[in-house]
Amino acid sequence: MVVLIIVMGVFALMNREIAKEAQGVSENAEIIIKDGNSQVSLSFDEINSLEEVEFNAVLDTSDSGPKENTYTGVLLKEIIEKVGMDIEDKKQMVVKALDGYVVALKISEVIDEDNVYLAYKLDGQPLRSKEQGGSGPYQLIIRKDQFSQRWCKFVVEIELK
Ligand SMILES: Nc1nc2c(c(=O)[nH]1)N[C@H]1C(S)=C(S)[C@@H](COP(=O)(O)O)O[C@H]1N2
Ligand SMILES: [Mo]
Repeated sequence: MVVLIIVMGVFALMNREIAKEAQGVSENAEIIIKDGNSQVSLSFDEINSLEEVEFNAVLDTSDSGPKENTYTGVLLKEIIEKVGMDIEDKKQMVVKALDGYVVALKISEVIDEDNVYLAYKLDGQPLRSKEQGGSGPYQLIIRKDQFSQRWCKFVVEIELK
């Protein structure tokens, strides 16, 4: 009995450490932006300092019907502007996720005034990380896509090509 209680105590402590770590990762959630040989990383605070937009978009997956959600985030092109990279002379943008998922966008889509966003909240709540069962801390939202297969979850890197 005593051994069991000690073992349970140790597991509880370990669990608390793991939970803290997961929280830390999403709090410092950084994104890497690449353009040729140059590369910069943006912190959550830097992304949060851009013009925040709240918008609706319809999530439609292969195993659920269309559902209108309210997201909060920033226009993806604002992020590129923020780091001082040039978008006009590029052809495409490649967005990469923690799980290896990769999505390609045409620059014309990214330049659009009200289409491609990097979201960090859903219905006013932070998008949780993959470990926490969420789709964040960042998710690409492409409002004008009828289906959601390019709505890249767990975004970690953006590359201009
Ligand atoms: N990182 C990542 N993003 C992803 C996917 C994925 O497997 N990994 N699946 C896509 C697909 S097919 C859909 S429909 C939407 C929503 O997926 P959900 O079923 O997890 O809601 O996320 C998209 N983004
Ligand atoms: Mo999907």
